[in-house]
Amino acid sequence: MSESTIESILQEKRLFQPAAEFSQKAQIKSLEDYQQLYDRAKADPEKFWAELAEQELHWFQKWDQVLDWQPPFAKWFVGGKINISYNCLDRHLTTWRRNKAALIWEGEPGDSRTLTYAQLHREVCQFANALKHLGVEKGDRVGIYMPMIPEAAIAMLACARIGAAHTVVFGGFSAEALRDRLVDGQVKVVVTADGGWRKDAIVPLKTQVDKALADGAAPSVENVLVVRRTGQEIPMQLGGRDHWWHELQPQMSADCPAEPMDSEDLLFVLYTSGSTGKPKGVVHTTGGYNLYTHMTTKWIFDLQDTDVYWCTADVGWITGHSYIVYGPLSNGATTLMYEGAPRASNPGCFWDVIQKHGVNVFYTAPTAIRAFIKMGEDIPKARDLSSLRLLGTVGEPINPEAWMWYHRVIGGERCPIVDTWWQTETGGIMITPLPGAIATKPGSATLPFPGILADVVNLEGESVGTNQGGYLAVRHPWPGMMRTVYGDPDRFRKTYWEHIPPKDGKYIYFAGDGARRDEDGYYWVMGRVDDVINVAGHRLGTMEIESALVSHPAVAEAAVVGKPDELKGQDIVAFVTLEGGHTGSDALKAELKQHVGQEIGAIARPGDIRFADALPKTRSGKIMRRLLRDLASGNAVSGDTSTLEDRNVLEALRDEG
Ligand code: 6R9
Repeated sequence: MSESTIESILQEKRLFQPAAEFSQKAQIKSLEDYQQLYDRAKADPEKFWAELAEQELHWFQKWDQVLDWQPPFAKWFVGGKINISYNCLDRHLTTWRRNKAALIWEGEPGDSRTLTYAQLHREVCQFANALKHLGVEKGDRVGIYMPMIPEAAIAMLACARIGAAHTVVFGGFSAEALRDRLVDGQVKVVVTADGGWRKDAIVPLKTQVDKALADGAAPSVENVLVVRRTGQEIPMQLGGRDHWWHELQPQMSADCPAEPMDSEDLLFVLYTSGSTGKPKGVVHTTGGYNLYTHMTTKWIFDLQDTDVYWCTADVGWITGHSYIVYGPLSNGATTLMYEGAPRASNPGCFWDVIQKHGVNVFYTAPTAIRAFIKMGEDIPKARDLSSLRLLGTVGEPINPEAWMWYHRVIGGERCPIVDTWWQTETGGIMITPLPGAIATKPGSATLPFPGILADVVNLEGESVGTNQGGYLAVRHPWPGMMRTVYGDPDRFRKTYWEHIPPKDGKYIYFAGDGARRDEDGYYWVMGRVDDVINVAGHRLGTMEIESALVSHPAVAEAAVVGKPDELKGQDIVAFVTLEGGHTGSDALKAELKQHVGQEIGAIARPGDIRFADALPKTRSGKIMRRLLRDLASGNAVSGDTSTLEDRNVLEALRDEG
């Protein structure tokens, strides 16, 4: 086994064909249709994207050149003029969609609001004028640090409307994390709220903004706009820096034409946490991103005009940008936004929302699914979920057993599941089933979206063979790709395009994930390359070992990491949470080790198993294995922890360790 690949040890054979009834009504109806699109796009990607851009979007002015590729820097639809807020709003107002629900919102305490396209347009125009009133101009950056309330989407669309770039920061991030991002992005105005509801408590957002701005620590910020959400007392610097949204907004005109933007004008910067050091500001621009999120939403979520579509992500994550706000609205869909999260006091809240609004398409994360499994299937089974027709997952590899549970309990065995692989950097979904066309296998993201020339390669950039593990890569630029790291083009080049050294001027995008492709060409993502464990010369991805653990009836969730071992190089340590009704014991440890040995072989048997109440995760639900690695090796936790969802989880693990 060469140093430059990863070994694959788990193979899953179950296959689920799309139901004929689903396929007949779907946008893409058969494998042949998919294959034709894929082949056409591969033969001439520029022609493929240009035709769709022409058909699907409104342009104030057509482009002169489809793609200007000066590796690794791409420009799409050069010379074209477009506005994504116009495509998400204005163009629907001259159709029957004018009075269709654009946004259905549910607050955590049970309040709710629906905005039609006409109403959303009006709010966005007024808010765009409010930003102008505060001196925001085309090219400026606006920070958005908000709970999941309609004003978050309104603020994003208002920025896009006037050509200011937004940088959304998760409401759960600390004041320090916020400050770093405001400083790096040279943000001029911050939009926030007094607080937001999360798990029955108030997140004090405005107080965090005050802390982030204290002592002139983020000097670029001139004004702060505050939505009144929770109503608790907060200090305001009125007549100066701070302004109430509800005071400013009604004074503003609802007339604010969308600014014709250059295709390549900055749309937003979104920070992803590097494992150590400074977070990277991922840069997305207007035209290509609009097209890519529009097309992926249309074909993957297969939106029908009567659908209620719900993506449970936070807008502070790329998934919220692309698949709560821009993709669905560009398609004229009804998008649902929910402020709450499943919590002890209301473990069935997601299913209540589905029942109440008759949700048809539901898109969530494996971490949420594993939490539901832990809570037990009686909770969803007590609700009417018959409106659902399509399910999706994103954020991590989904363990086949979690996939099966999602399929059976939530999907009632009738809904296709789209397991969508992508990244902040890719802008939109890259590898995924098209639900009417592609048969699914539990745990596989299946096939590349048309126009995406994906591959699994070694570090020399050569394709590896069938069922061999390697690095997930993309061989040709696509419209939704990130353009650069904000203020650091060199980091962009090195991290993504020179990790696999370019040969003969050919650049390959390195995603940082391990993967294999099976005999049907299906992709199986094996986890982050940084998390690979090297046991006696065998390089093992985390996904397969974790899935073997999760397939044991007592296990809800598992994370495996390597710890230094004199003999083997590294030994596997597994952190495991149990399903309700099971308790950890030495006998169970022995049983789990044996179970993994049986499922995938002795090489993958964990040397050590540790039971935990919870695993450390990011706010977007990804297990932070590098923190567990430090704990397992008995080291102090190092690197950036600003994106950690709940610090107590780490403390608890440390105490037990
Ligand atoms: C959209 C998003 C990107 C990383 C990515 C990979 C993991 C996301 C996945 C998946 C396996 C899937 N990931 N979706 N792994 N199967 N369906 O998550 O963006 O927050 O930037 O994370 O998430 O490791 O590289 P981002």
